[in-house]
Amino acid sequence: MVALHKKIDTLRTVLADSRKTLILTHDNPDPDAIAAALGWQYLLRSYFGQEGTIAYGGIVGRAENRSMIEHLRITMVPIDRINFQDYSRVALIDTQPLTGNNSLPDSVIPDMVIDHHPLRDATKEIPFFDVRERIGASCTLVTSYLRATGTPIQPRLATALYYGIKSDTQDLGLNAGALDVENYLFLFPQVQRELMNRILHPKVSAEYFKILNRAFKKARIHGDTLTTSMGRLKNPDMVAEVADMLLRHEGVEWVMTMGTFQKALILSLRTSNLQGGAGEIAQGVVRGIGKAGGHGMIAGGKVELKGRSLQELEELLVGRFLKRVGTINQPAEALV
Ligand SMILES: [Mn+2]
Repeated sequence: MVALHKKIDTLRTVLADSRKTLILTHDNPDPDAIAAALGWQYLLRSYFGQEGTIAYGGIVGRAENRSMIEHLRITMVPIDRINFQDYSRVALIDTQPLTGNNSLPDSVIPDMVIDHHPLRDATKEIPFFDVRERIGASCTLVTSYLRATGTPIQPRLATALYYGIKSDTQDLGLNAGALDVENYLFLFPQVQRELMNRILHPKVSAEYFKILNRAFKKARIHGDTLTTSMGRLKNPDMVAEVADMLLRHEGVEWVMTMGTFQKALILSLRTSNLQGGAGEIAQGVVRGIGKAGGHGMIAGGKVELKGRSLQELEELLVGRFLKRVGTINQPAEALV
């Protein structure tokens, strides 16, 4: 276990005289962000005797994530219902300042940052931050803080944190380090396994299959690279979900999926190449027109439409992507 005494001392200083903390996840939060925020709320309450409200931008779209919130009875508030005056501290969880994937106004500087994406310069200015790129899930970090402070982790919280680590690391198979394994095993005896099973297998709407159909029909393969777009979405998480699904194609090593949600184009990049580089490629794809970030094998980005033609924008992004992965000169083939 990493020694956290110094970090906890810093946290105590940061929280001195605080009334209430706003705990903000990234937009369209995934299980890791949701559970890590829940764990942080417990830490503040149990160890520091302070209240915290969990807030998020975007929507909770993916059926598994909605079922997690419902089954584990997690209370989260959309950020547009938050009055920042009500909070004396802000914690960013599973995201960092100025990344473009959270809805914290630029004028609000957070006091705490917990994340496992590459460290941003803006984060270094924050009074308390713990950002470790070698860790597979923010839940792993939060579990370490709960353990180091002796905060009791009851079954509901253990189930949430376990699911966060499980989903961000694909059952410890992706981006997982020794601490992820240690905390996953630490949490496991407390996990409500039947509840976990119900969370993992939710029902989905007819719309879900229509979007899959659209994504399959529009998919083009250039060599080992697959790209597709699924048009207007009510659930932006579909972009990532379909990217994961299409990466299973045996001939494919790189995938980029796109969809529009509200007034922005959302994109997801995936690679099965262990050398990674997805984060840098995503940043290259949206350079000058949007924001992107990610880990070695997983990345995402966003481009505001701002009156641009969607078709032209998609063509531009696909062209940039194919150029970067080196398959621009390969002939296009349809997936189905
Ligand atoms: Mn995460």
